[in-house]
Amino acid sequence: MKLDQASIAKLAEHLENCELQARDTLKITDEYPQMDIEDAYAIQEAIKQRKIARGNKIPGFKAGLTSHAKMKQMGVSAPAFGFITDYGCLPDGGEVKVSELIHPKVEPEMVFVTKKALRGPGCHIAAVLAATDFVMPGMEVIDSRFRDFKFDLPSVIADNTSAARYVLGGMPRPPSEVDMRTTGIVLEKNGELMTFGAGAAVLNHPATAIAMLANHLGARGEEIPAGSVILSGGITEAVAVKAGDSVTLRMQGMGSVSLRFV
Ligand code: OOG
Ligand code: MG
Repeated sequence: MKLDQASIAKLAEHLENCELQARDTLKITDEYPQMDIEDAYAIQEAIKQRKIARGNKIPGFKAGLTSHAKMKQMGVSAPAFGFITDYGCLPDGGEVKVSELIHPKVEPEMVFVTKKALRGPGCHIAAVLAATDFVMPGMEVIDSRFRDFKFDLPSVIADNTSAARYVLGGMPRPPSEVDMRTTGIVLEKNGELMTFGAGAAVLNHPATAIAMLANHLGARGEEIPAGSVILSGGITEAVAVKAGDSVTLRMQGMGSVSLRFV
């Protein structure tokens, strides 16, 4: 850790205000170049505590930058973890108010829901599958608080990995019935094909992202509780959206989910 508690609290307040007021800012390592990954997770945790104190619930977690497409798009070479919020959850087919966001983009993701707690270190893909109640299609709406989505790993971690909104839907399936590596996905915007891929794009198997998350939390004495919702990371690059757009994710054998941007 390179930052003191006062700087961590100040940066958490600043980044959360940017989120809540839909304002962008410069990446925080410009002002604090000495900041490290542990500082970044401490800022993210301080943002989480601000939300909990305000009465928000934290239904689960997200892994990000887990596919080469995403790492290449963002110029970052390692996965990162964050949390999701109750107010970020949108109904399938629901509206996303772009006035509440800065520059939203959509990502197609495999979503896990757990029935048993997972605790690292030493968590592996088999433990994840045994603890998974079901998987389902989801889309994450990311919205970096950094100008033009320009950031480095410490900055994006502090900014809760650009988390903003998400939608879950389609047909939930038990993990034993899904070959997640070969599950194909198609992402459409306004009826037009935007991008497509398969689950293996996420760390060769999306459950690997959940194991990494459990190991990341385990190093901090925390676990993934039973009943958590976890976004495993964008399978393809993220697609920019604006008011008037309608986006649909189709996931092989698992139905579809949609959002409308207004
Ligand atoms: C960081 C968040 C990435 C994912 O699924 O890869 C992410 C960003 O690209 O702004 O959520
Ligand atoms: Mg994501």
